[in-house]
Amino acid sequence: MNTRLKKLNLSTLSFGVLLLMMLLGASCSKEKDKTKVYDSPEAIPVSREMIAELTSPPNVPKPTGRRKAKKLIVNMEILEKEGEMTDGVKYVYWTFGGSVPGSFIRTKIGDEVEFHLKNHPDNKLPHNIDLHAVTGPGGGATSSFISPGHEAQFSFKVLNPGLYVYHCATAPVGMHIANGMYGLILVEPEEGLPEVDREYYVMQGDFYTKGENGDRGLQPFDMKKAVDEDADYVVFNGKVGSLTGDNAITANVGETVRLYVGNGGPNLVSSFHVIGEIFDAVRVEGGDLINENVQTTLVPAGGAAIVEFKVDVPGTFILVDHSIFRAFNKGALGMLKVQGDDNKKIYSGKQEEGIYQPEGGGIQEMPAEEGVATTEETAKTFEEKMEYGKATYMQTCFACHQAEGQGIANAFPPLAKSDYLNADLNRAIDIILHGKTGEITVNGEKYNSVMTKQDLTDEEISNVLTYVYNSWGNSKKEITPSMVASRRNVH
Ligand code: HEC
Ligand SMILES: [Cu+2]
Repeated sequence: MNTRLKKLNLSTLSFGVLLLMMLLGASCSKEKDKTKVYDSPEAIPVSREMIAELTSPPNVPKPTGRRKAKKLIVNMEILEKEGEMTDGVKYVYWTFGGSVPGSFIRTKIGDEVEFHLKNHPDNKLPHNIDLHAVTGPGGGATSSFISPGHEAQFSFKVLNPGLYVYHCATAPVGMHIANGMYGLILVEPEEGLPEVDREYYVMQGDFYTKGENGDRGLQPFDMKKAVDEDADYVVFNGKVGSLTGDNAITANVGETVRLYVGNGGPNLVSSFHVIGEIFDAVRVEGGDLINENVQTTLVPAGGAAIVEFKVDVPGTFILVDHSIFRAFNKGALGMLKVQGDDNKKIYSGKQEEGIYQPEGGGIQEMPAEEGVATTEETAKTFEEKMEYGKATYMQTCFACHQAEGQGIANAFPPLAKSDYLNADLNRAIDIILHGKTGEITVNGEKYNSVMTKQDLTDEEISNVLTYVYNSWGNSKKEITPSMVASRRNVH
């Protein structure tokens, strides 16, 4: 199919030449519009400003076409929100723009991007952004670190064309990425990318949950499995089934399709493959190198690729990570549904939808166990206090202090056997009510970070602190709602 590709390039070329002749005819000074005139992308001037169109997967913004470099304003909001990993399995995702992967950003070489990163006030954690398309320390991470309820602004000029990953780089970095904080930013060359009929955004990620694959209820992140690279879910676009059935991407026979494929990781490398198609062209690793006639392309963690192909026959084409157990057992399976007339010369067989989905990527066994209890009711006994307190802990505190209260070195202090906690009960209540900043020493280690104020009722705080004080070798105190109430107005 590479003849088609050459034809494509040829037609854009002749169109370009025609346009150039027209421009030359109009005025000689217009010649400076050609890239070659600039010594480096750095010298490309920006004309006017525009607000960037941001899209959630599988959609991508409109091509930049022949527009000139601009001051491009990107407004990106970070949202921590509960979503569904698969049927009956909930997960708290941390997102750029409300989706996993985060909003797709489309730029043109020479653009001066003015980036506004907003951390929603309801979020619990500070975040930042490292864009691989940025030339500068941390890819923007150091300039964009923000706590909930704040906005950070920084600017950069895009100098290199290609498809780049962006991600959060706040400690513990692996955990922020594992919770979904990644996405793609495209830098188009001066002349734009060749036109195609369909463009889609697909990004792989691996997830680590306390329970096994398919265990129901709200599943907290599991740090140990993440460190061991033992993924429970490997998925496209943040969840099992994001690209299957009614969510499948579509095309018509005869159309050209371009997929912007990214891999957020945090750990696994993707062997990206579309069953029943051959990639006519792959922009290897999202760069300038074009490889033709490719069956499977490797997408590294923190990397990307652009794949292009023409669909010649109708049917359902399955997108997979060809590390195949991930596709059929962990979720890395999507669908491209192609409609149109058969072409018996190319493929004679009967097309059957779903033929490649035997064990069913999304079908998990359903263990009887229910999810964690909620804390709506008032605890009547000590046992109930412990039970409700644990539920609150697993929903609110575990993300930072970890499931066994062990904390994370240099980032979140331990609550297990914490001398700081055990020394002063009122101080502990105050920390939950009002938050805490500034240096503290816990079990001989210094921490200097931010714990945001927790939006919990007196009942919830009394339960969660009772749970913490009566777990992991702490001093076994029982806290009542009225003890919490009496601290509300003390600051
Ligand atoms: C956003 C992450 C985060 C969340 C969520 C969080 N904490 Fe903290 N916590 C911290 C940080 C960071 C510190 C240290 C603050 C400092 O350096 O001044 C801290 C300190 C503490 C301390 C005092 C230090 C110690 O280790 O004894 C206690 C007690 C505590 N947190 C309890 C809780 C409880 C209970 C919850 C849930 C209701 C919770 N925290 C939720 C980040 C968090
Ligand atoms: Cu983050």
